[in-house]
Amino acid sequence: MSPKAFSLARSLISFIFLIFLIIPPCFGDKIYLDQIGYLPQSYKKVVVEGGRKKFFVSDEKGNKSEIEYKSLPAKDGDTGQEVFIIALGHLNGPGKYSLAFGDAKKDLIVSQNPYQDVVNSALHSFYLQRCGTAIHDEKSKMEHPACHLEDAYFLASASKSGSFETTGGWHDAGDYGKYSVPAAYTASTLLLFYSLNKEMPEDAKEQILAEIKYELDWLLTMQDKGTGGVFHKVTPLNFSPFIMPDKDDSKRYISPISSTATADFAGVMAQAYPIYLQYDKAYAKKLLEAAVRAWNFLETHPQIVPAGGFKNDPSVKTGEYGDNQDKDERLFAAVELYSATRDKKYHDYFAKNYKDVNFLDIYRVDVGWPNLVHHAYISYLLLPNDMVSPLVRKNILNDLIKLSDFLVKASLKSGFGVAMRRPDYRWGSNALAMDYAKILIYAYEFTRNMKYKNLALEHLHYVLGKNANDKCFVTGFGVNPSEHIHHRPSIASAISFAGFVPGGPNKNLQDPAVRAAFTSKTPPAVVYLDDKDSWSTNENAIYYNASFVFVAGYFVDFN
Ligand code: 9MR
Ligand code: 9MR
Ligand code: ZN
Repeated sequence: MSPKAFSLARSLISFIFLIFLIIPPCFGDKIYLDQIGYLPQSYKKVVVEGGRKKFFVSDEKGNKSEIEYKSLPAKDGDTGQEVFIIALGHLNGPGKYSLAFGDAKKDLIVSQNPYQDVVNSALHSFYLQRCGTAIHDEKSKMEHPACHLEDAYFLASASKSGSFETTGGWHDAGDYGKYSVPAAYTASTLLLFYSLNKEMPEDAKEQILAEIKYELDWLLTMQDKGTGGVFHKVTPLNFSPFIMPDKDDSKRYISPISSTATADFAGVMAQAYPIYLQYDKAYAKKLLEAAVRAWNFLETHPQIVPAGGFKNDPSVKTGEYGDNQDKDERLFAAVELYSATRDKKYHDYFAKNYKDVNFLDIYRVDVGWPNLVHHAYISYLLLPNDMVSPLVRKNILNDLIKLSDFLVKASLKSGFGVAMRRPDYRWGSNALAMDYAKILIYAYEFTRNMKYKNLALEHLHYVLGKNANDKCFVTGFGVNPSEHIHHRPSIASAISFAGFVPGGPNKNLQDPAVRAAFTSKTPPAVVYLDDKDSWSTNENAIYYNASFVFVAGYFVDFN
């Protein structure tokens, strides 16, 4: 290089350097927020990413204000991002606010009742999951004749033979299987939602109960008439292709009885009993009788059934929903049967056994379908005073508060203000976020301490967009929703049906699509793909939707 060219190059480099000094590059700027909206009386937290900058807010009338933040962004271990939380609690007038941070611009909506539509749509998704009936739905454009009318045949390992009538119920998820454990858990969550929101209009309540009944009716068919035990699942040997459900003619099989399915069944039937009693006495009686028969099975089988916990028959490749611990399910059954019958024997069982399952040890028993302890505890705390042992009540309330305080503490370390930690970004993490919020909502209900309610709301904001993926994790909602979920009817009809919640970030790289896109070094909270082939991050499930309805529904003003 000639001296002249060299000096030219040098000044060019210094010039570029100078430009960057004066105008810092801001292509990394981001604002993450709840894409549906915020309640007027709330903290309205948003998360910003990028260098040290001013943050501008303007309202619809053009009034502008700026916030200069003093602290430097902190590195968030779970997302790998340098982020900062800004609370805009002062924006309490309903309306649309424009936010600007460096290069990033976003609208923040403040509204009196932002979550009503998304809750309605998430509830409607259960109707779209119905099996064994024709769907002609104007709203979503889902159309198909009745499916899976032949359900089903016994596997030899179920120690029975021939066919078995078990039509109806909801398809579990993006596949067309029906599984008793998650079915009962879903119905139980929706019943908790119903019971906590008694101020809902009567027609909305009746519609929800009719939808839950659709699942209970199917669950009732899964009970073995002879023993009272409940068959674990009905699915084909392998997942069916990506076709509409009525086109799926794969032969479907009944798996053996399990004690987890039986106890979940007993619990949800007994939980449903007093609710349906107000509408239909004969039906309620049927539910309670089924619950008692299931409990009798558990009494005659005090150890887990099958030994070691349910495992798929070697010929069956569909979802296992295995669980080597049935004590939490039994506790759930005992509380609900006690509540329904006032029979002391159920209370004795609960009081004798509740300490066996450590509610705080959430990584041993997990929160969600494998662990019904939280439902058991919540239902115990909801019993009238004259039915409880003050000591048991005190102990489990303490546990609930301890766990909630642990979640509050965890949230202080999170760049996105949620209680999620590294191990939590596993299959179904969006539902886990909602289940944490569910626990926090009850902690608030039992103590009236606002810190729990506020943190529950932060988790809702997380699922609706205040997350590192910048995604609104409900199809059809927000400016950047999940669109390509692993849901057979959506794939087969090429319609993105609204109101479905996908599993969300899962660090365990459990499908080929995420394995192609990420590595084990990718920060756990961003291992998410809005891709129809990513069943480990982008499949919907009825229990994800139920937990979402519970939490978002809690923040709806139904009047
Ligand atoms: O489509 C299936 C999805 O519903 C399940 O949750 C998932 C769980 O294992 O499996 C999906 O099916 C895949 C199977 O596991 C492996 N072969 C490819 C299947 C999807 O194309
Ligand atoms: O929700 C289930 C999750 O906890 C498990 O880790 C995962 C793998 O076994 O299975 C999930 O459930 C899927 C089921 O096995 C098949 N139907 C779709 C469910 C949601 O992806
Ligand atoms: Zn079906």
